[in-house]
Amino acid sequence: MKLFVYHTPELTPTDHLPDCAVVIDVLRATTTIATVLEASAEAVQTFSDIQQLMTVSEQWLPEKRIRAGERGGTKVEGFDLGNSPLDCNPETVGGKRFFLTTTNGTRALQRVQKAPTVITAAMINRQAAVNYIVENQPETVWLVGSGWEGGYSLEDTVCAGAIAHALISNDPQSVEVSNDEVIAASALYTQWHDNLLEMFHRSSHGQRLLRLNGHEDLQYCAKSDIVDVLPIQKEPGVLVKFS
Ligand code: 3SL
Repeated sequence: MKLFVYHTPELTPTDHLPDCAVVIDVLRATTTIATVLEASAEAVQTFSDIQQLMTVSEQWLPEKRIRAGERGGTKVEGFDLGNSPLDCNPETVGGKRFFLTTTNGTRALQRVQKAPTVITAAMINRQAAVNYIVENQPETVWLVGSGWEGGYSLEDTVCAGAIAHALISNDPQSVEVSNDEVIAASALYTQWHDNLLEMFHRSSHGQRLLRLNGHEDLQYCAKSDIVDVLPIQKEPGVLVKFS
């Protein structure tokens, strides 16, 4: 398996695609997506554009949909929810389609949505993503961080490193480290793996969320392997629980 890490959607190649793309936005889009599917939402449908989300979600009955999303970390005006995973429980999202727009994570998803397999990962469901890759052995795998408005995000690269580290430890012979970013991400994970919350507190987006009262969100997003759900794209932009 050829393994690549790309820190941001902008650094991700545009002239070819991998067999499997893993989109990562630990703070907070892919943590929210895993939580929503764990809470039995019917699916998560993602949009980078707010107006497009409004148009598509209009076709769903109000009681069967949730509109959620943020800009700059703050809930989009008029939406049901922001992008906090802590708001997503079975009572709120169970059985509903969760329409989500975010600043970076949904843009990263759009960038690789034509890949044959697209899955999402965060620290809370890292092991589910690793298990899927180990079982399916795609020939090329891209771990794509969402970053922040084109810049690098430490927490996404650390999560990419967590996945790379697990894949390489599982079977070193089967993984070809295919760019230097894999080595860098694994080194960052090794440095921070037992102190993820402190890493969030130091990262620029972690600090942004703390200014918005996001302390509890950071604590939740820093937990490892607590959700056994793998979001997988079933049609462009629509993620369901892999079974
Ligand atoms: O940019 C994104 O996709 C979001 O996850 C950012 S936030 O954590 O909701 O502010």
